[in-house]
Amino acid sequence: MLSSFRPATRLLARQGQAQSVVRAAYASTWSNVPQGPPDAILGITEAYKADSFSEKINLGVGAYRDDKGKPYVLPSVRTAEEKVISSQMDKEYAGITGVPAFTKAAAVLAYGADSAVIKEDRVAITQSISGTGALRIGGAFLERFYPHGKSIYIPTPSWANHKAVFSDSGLEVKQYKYYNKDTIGLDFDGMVADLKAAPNKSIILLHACAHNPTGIDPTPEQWQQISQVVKEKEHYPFFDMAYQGFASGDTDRDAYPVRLFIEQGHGLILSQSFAKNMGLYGERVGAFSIACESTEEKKRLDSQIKILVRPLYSNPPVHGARIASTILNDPALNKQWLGEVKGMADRIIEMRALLKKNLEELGSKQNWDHITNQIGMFAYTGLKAEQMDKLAKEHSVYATKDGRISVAGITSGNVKRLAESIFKITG
Ligand code: PLA
Repeated sequence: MLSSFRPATRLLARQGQAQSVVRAAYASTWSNVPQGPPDAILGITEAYKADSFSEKINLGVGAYRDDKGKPYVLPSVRTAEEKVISSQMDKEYAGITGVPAFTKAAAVLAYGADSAVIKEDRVAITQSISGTGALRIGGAFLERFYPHGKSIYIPTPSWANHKAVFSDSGLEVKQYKYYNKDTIGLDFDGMVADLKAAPNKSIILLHACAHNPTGIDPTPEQWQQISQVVKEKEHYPFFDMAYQGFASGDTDRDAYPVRLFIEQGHGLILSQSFAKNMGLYGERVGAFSIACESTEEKKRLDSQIKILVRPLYSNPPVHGARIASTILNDPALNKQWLGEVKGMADRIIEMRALLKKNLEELGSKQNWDHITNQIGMFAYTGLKAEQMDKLAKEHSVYATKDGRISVAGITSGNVKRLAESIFKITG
C-alpha cells in the first residue's frame, strides 16, 4: 500500500521508477530476444566439454572415433588432400552449383553408374553445405515449386534437426509412424498405414539407410512394399542419405532404397552427406539432387536451383569438394576409401557386440539384442530421459535425452565403464 509508505521509502520507490524509465528509454533493441535452449545434439558436446572427469565419455553427436577415442582422418582423405594441395589449384569461386567433377561423381555414387537417370543425364544436382545444406535447399525448392501442398512427412522419431530444417523452409512438418517401442523395432504396419492415410501426393522424407536415431532400417522386401505404397498414393519421396556406406560397410548396398525407387520409376529428391562416410565433417561436403523425368526437365530444375542458391550463400566452398572428388574419381584411391568405410562400419558393429557382451556379463536382466540388431552410427537404447540424465550426472556418460548413443564413440577402452554405468541405472 503506497499511502502507508514512510517518506524515505516513497522517495526510493520514486527513484526506482525514474531508473526504470531511463532503462526503458535505453532498452536494447534485442531485449525481446529470449534465451534459447541448447541444441538437442550439439549441446551435449558443450556439457561434455565442461566436465573435468578424465574418464568422461561423449556419445552425443555422431562423429566417428578410432579405437583410441580420437577423431579419425581417413588415410584416403589425407592422400587426396595432399594431391589437392600439391596441384596448386587457384582459389577462384566455384560456380553456383559447386565443383562439377565432384557433383558428377557424387551422383554416380548414389544412383549407381548403370542407373537410367545417370545414363540418360536427368539428375539435377548441386553441391551443398553438407547434408543439412542439401536438406535446406530441398525444403526451399519444395516450398517454392511443389505443386501439391506444403507439407512434409517425417518418421517418428527422426533426426532432431529435420523438423527445424523443414519448418524454417516454410513447410508444414507432419509425422508418420516408424518405431515400435514395445518391440524396439520397425512399426512397419503403422508406417504403411500412415503413408496410406496421408493425402495423395504428399512429400515423404525417408532415411535411405542407418536411420537416425533408431538404427532400424526396413528390409529390402519392406522397401519394395514402401515403394509400392508411395507409388499408389502418388507421394513424392525425399531421401536423406547421410550415412551411405556406414550402415553395411558397402556403399552400393546402402543405396538400395534410392536405386530401387529409381528403378520403379519414382521421381525423387536426394540429400547426400560426405561428413560421415569420408569423415569430412567440418569441411561441409554434400550434394542435393533431383531425379528428373527428362534432360529437358533437369535443365529447368538446375536453373531454378541456381536461382535459389545464389542469394542463400552464392556458391559452396571448394576445398572439401576437391578432396571428395579426388577420392571418387581416382580408381585406386576410391578402392582404398571403400575399404576404410568398411573398416569404420565394422568397428561400429564390433562395439555393438562388445557393449552387449559386457552388459550380459555384468548380469543385466534386460534384453540387449536390439543393440546388435540395429545398424549405423547409433544405438537406440530404450533408456528414458531421467536415466540419460543420471548417466551424465553420475557417470559422466553424455548422450542425447532420447536414449540414443553414438556407437562410434565407444572404444575397447571405455566399453566396460560404459556397460557398468548403464547396468547401474537399469539393473
Ligand atoms: N541427416 C541425418 C539423418 C543426420 O543424422 C545428419 C547428421 C545430417 C543429415 C546432417 O549432417 P551434415 O550436415 O553434417 O552432413 N547428424 C549428426 C550430427 C551426425 C548433427 O546432428 O548435426 C547427429 O549426431 O545426429
